[in-house]
Amino acid sequence: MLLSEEQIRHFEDWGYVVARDVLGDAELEPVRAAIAAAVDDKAHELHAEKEIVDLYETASFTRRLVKISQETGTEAFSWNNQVFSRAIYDLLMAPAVLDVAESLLGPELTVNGDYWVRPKLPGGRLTTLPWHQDSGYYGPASLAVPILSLWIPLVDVDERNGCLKVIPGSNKWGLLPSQSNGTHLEPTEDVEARAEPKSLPMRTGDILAFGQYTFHASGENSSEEVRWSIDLRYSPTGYDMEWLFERYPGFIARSRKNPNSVESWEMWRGYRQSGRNVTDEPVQV
Ligand SMILES: O=C(O)CCC(=O)C(=O)O
Repeated sequence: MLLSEEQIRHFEDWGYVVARDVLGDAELEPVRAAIAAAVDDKAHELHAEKEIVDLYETASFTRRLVKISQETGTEAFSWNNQVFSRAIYDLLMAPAVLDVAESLLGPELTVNGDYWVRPKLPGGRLTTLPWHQDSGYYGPASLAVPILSLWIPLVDVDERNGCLKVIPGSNKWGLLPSQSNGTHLEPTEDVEARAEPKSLPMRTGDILAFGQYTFHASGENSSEEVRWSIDLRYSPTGYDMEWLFERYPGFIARSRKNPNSVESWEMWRGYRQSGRNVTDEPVQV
């Protein structure tokens, strides 16, 4: 279902909108299964390397990586390649997800290949993100392209486990200067002095949409479970995306003008396997 005019106006005025209760288990369970398989692979790899003595096979979706990380003493960053799968393609192509993207970008939609699964661990530093604008990470080439993020929680989120926060209205500020703190980008000025931030508690099934200029951040996870989420990105078809696609190939996901141009899972998988340089370096936004 397309967003209402009121929701679209909220996005245009404030730089974000939360669409409630849009997705169900049919869309989310296959993604959770793909993540669980990636965690299982990781556990077996670490076990073979004698980094862990227990595979923690009976631990739940939200606890297994906590136990593994406690034993190795290491943190997880964000995952792209590790979870590349048909399940991710199906979520990117889910009509309910594409309807949100179409409402905000129009009906000609290209998926940007830089989706990220975020294993935000209890107390994790790497996945506690300071205020940033996605175009700060993308760089100047991104300024010519509308880029929409759809942030999807895979567990219920609130301030306790590090839900997303936004600065409403920051979408109208343009790109502000930022600098690296060694791990992440940070704005060079105190952006909270410009406008009041807003925390966005969400339930599974909700989708948060925001644009590339909207300041967003996520706090520390002070629960005992992983705050799993996935963020997807879309642009209107027809823009030069080579600066991104050479690392994270995307594909045409929806087209009213030319429905035959929509690209299949096999095609996307081919783009990823054709020698383009997909990495998991921390260029994520
Ligand atoms: O999931 C998070 O904590 C941060 C997400 C983010 O910064 C993004 O989706 O651009």
